[in-house]
Amino acid sequence: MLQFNYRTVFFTALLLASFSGSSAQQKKRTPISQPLITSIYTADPAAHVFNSKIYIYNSHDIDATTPANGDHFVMKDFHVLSMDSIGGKVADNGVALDIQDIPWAGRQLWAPDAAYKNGTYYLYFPVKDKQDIFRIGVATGKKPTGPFKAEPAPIEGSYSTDPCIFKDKDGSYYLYFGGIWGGQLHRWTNGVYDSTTPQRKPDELAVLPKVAKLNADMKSFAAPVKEVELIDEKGKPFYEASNDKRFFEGAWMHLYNGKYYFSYSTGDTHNICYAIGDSPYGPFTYKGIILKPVEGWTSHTSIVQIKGKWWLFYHDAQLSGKTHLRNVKVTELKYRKDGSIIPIDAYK
Ligand code: FUB
Repeated sequence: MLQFNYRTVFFTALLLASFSGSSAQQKKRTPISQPLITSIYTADPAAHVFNSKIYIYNSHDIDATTPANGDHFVMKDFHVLSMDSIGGKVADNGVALDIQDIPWAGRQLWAPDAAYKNGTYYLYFPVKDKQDIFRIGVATGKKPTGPFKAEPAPIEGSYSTDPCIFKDKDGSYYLYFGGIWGGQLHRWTNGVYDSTTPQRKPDELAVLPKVAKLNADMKSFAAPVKEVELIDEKGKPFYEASNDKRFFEGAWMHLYNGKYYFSYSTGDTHNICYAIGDSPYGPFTYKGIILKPVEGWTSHTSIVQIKGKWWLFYHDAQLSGKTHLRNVKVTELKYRKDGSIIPIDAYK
């Protein structure tokens, strides 16, 4: 008998998505923006402004022969994209870091992020180690486009995927991270990995993203990893059943009017949501959807202020119609007077 569990649902959803690209309804609609670059496939954009120029740190998607079960995201290097202004020419700056140059890496170089401090650029990246467990590494370089040199070992105490590096008002840095299912976050309990841990059932509390403050060296955790507390409008924690609102992957943090906006993907329901708090540690209260589901299975965004306007960097699968061959895009993001975000539909 076929056992019904989340794994079955996930694999089936991925298979269907990889065949169809997305729902027929989305396919017929017109995208509100076009891929920033078409010469390579790119995803998971983490955008930053360094020295008045825009840099996008993204996954570099490549084709795979592995089945569409999460293992087909087989990325092997990073290319940093750059542009002088939104709408301007986008440059692909070539290979910034190759998996072969990460001494501890096994496979699957997933969504990165980057920061600048005191003359050095720091690239944070998840990759499976040689035991096939996702860890987060850091590499440094003198230019925002790389090349970056990886540290010999992953950040001690780090695990899972989707690092987001955030600079707080006082200049200290925090690393948010975590991704469920393929990103293995649900397999970790109190810092211990167990590959046999099942996905949570609908009546269990939802898995929470993680955060750790960084030391001044930007390469190590200054404090034990904490859970990022996400609560609903009534102050209650999310259960797994609330999969249209609970965290799945793709954390991003930004400040708006002094408040901390924690945004993330809900994964299997494909929303990008946000929650607001008063400190980098939260708690963060759920506020709503930023981006409705895009073409493809995954959704992963960053939010950046550039020359007085706010921008949402995101991806979809417009170029290929395949879940694992994505393309990054950008569109303007607007707030209401009360600080809430006006939800975006990426298709007209
Ligand atoms: O790119 C691989 C994974 O897909 C990322 O880690 C997730 O955020 C999702 O976009």
